[in-house]
Amino acid sequence: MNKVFLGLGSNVGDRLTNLVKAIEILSDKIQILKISKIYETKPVGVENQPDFLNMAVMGQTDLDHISLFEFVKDVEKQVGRVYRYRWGPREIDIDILFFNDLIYKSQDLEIPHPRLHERDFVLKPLMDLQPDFIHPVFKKSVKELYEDLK
Ligand code: PH2
Ligand code: MG
Ligand code: MG
Repeated sequence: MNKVFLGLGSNVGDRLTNLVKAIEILSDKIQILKISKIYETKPVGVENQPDFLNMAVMGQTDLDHISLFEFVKDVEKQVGRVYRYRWGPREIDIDILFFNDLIYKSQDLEIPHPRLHERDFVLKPLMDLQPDFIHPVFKKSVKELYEDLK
């Protein structure tokens, strides 16, 4: 079994319903073990868009990281994600934050998520799940990364 942390966000449509629907479908292939609180956050990057709801989940799955990535893309599609522009508004975004202690990089997928340590809207939900989880690249805990950011 592989231990995974996923970050979820939504800022288009019924944001809460989108998150709930995503978790429902994710649970077909991922045993969800823990769910963070849900946070309303200001958009980062492209700022003139609606506020997000953000959360994170911890789970275990038999999928390898490539199959998980494909599954996650498919779940985004099922929830109704429409591509607008880079970092733009989205019905749902599901990012793989950690996959065991895997370090992986290809054209379209990087694990751990390359910007997670810069983002309050990711680290705060991760703090609800497992503050002592060690980032395999930085060799720092989620808690240390969160404190570095403040
Ligand atoms: N996602 C982005 C860009 N900016 N800002 C917030 N607050 N929450 C997000 O999930 C988010 C963002 C690209 O994935
Ligand atoms: Mg994202
Ligand atoms: Mg994404």
